[in-house]
Amino acid sequence: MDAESALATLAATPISIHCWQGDDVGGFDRPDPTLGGGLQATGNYPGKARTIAELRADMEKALSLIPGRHRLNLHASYADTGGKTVERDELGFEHFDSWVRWCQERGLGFDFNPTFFSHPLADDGFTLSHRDPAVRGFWVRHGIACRRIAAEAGRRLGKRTVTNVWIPDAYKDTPVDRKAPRDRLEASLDAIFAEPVSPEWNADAVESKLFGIGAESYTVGSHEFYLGYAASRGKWLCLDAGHFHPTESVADKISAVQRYVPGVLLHVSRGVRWDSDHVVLFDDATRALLEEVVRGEFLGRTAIGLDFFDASINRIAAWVIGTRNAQKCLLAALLEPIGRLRSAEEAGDHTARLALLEETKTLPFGAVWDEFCRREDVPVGADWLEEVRSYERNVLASRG
Ligand code: RNT
Ligand code: ZN
Repeated sequence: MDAESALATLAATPISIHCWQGDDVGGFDRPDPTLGGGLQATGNYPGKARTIAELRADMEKALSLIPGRHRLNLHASYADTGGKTVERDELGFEHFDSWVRWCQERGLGFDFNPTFFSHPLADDGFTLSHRDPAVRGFWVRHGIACRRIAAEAGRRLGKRTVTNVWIPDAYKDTPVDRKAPRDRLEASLDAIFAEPVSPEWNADAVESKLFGIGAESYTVGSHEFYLGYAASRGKWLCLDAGHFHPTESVADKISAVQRYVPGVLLHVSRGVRWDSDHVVLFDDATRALLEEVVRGEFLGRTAIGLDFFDASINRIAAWVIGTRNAQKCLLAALLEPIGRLRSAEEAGDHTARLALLEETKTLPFGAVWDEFCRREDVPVGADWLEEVRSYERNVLASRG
């Protein structure tokens, strides 16, 4: 294994850091956001960002403690409308200009998400598959507006945006018609993607889900639906680690789906019993996920995004812990002595494969990680925690 080349790849691999960890997925486009759609951020840790300025300051603090150069993953509900109410189907690039400038000044890329929740027209749990064509039309127009914004952001930054469509559409209880909502979803997606936007500056992804709170029995955009959709339409597939049965291996899906779709967006997350979006750990599931990306040489067609929201701990610490852990998982995968492991397997020597895999686990990984932090000029070990604590005392405490 080659630690220098692992460090070079790690430094060149951005993580798409989600804005929504900073304010419990609240967004700023509605006065009193109610999340809904099966999403829940639980906890009431003080100091949540209440404005765009606060959210940016908090993210800057987090970014200063995370090694590497990354990307902002923004939801449309974080539009900067200067206090005006702008309906989601009327959003334009001007409402995201300040975010894109903010990214530009900090060398960040930009990823985007239409927001199909936290809105009166999503209150009954259906959006793109709604039986009312007027409601569907509204959300289709929102999707179209978001792709235009995303492509323009990509063009300005000179880095392609990944735009991810996730919708909450689901039934709490058993439906009798599982087909019609999927017919409508397919037609709505086709309508959104009908307008050509530059593939150089925007890539579309679609995200499936298994179930959510109040959405236990049927999800319109299931895994099979979107796998088929992405494969047939040439879209990226988003795999959220919390959106599958708890004993299902998301890692195992990578080498299966990557041969049929142009790219995979990962929502690195951690479900605990349900899609609870706990902070990402340096755990077996996440390590296996990144191992599959590296072993299959899929890094060039994989976007690594985060998707967790924990309101029960310091939100900046949550960002730092989760992002650094995603990077640690990637580094561990890059450091694997894959040549020796492969030779053992190819020789049919399963004894050596097992022996080497287990010996690999106690190689001095931590020293390489510490060196990465040192070179990137961010705190080594848990030293970052004191910086978050002082920010908590000096900034967050005054937010009431
Ligand atoms: C919801 C999906 C989706 C959201 C974000 C906020 O289950 O995971 O990705 O978490 O869009
Ligand atoms: Zn997700």
